[in-house]
Amino acid sequence: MKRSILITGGAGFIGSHVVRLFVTKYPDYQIVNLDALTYAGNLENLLDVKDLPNYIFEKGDITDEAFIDQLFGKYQFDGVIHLAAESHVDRSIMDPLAFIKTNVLGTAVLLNIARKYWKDNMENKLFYHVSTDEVYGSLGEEGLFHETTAYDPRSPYSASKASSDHFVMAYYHTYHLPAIISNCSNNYGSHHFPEKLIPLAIHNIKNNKPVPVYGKGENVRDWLYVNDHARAIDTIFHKGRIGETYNIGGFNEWKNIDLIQLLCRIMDKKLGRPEGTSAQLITYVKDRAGHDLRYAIDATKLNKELGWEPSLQFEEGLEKTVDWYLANEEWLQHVTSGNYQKYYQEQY
Ligand code: NAD
Ligand code: TDX
Repeated sequence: MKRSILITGGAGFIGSHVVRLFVTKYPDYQIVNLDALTYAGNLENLLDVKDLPNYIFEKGDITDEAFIDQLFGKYQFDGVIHLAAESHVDRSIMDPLAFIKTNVLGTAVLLNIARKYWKDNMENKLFYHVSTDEVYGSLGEEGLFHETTAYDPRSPYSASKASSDHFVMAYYHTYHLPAIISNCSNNYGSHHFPEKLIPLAIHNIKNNKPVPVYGKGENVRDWLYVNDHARAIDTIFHKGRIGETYNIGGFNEWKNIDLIQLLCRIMDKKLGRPEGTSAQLITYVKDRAGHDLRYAIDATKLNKELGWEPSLQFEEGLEKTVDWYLANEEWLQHVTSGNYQKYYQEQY
């Protein structure tokens, strides 16, 4: 079937993997990547697919109503996969309003325009919102986030994502806009911006700089390889039930400090340094304000209903990730020049 699909935020970390998967796996689909190219958006992430005939890039802002309206008119989308967002928790603590604008208002603009174009025929249409497990708040030592867990966001970032999820469901219930949400755990892999823990640590270890670990390093995150997230999005987009939420995760919990120790061992091996060299760079720093203790996702529904499961073990994924960063020095140099330095000075 021929389709016309809008992917927002396709120049970012996860979005670029989703775009790559869709344009290569579905040559009959027209894929329009809409991205504002903020500090996190980078067209270098898509150099390998940019010339494919079914791929189109449009630069623009999801909060710009007239632009989004014009885009729907031009391409007559039947599907939206919405990933564009401000995505970094620490930045949301510095500047919450930017998160409210893009994540809440931007999502509402997309929903509203989709409704305008689809209202007379909702058949075979889908608005798919890519969201996060952070909307569920923070777990103690025990338990998992289920699709039925009550929302309890605690950071400006997670509050903005929770709010956007609520708008998606409000459009589904009120206007019958065909919508699905997925809430995924922490992703890692290639093309990850080095403000997030894993790429930041790889970058700093490589350059013999301190590796900042917040608080005591005891916070727990549940890590999933980004390509597995993209595969899950593909599965849900094609097979998911309208009006449903799907949790995505790898059943792969790590305390930050244990993860960093593992990464240090991998980096020693890859850089040919004596074991224990990189670990000497670990530096405990001031904790993140309102730092959620633990995230852990129950992805059983996605596995049982749609048959998805992660493809990689964590250590293997981490090694592949390190290999990618070591082989793509130029990519790292480009994204860490300019404004990155200013952010880094303010943050650390
Ligand atoms: P990212 O920050 O790497 O990419 C975001 C992209 O959105 C960038 O290309 C940026 O230019 C674009 N963008 C930002 N504001 C925009 C605007 N106003 N208009 C148009 N484009 C804009 O983020 P990511 O880590 O790839 O996350 C993608 C999505 O997945 C987000 O919605 C995020 O909340 C969600 N998510 C991320 C993770 C994770 O671990 N990174 C986990 C679960 C869910
Ligand atoms: O320098 C650091 N030191 C450190 O100890 C950084 C950047 C982070 N941390 C800690 C904070 C978290 O406990 O590591 C953990 C992971 O931090 P991030 O990489 O910033 O991710 P997190 O805050 O967990 O949020 C991520 O996962 C859910 C993504 O950024 C979100 O977009 C996604 O929704």
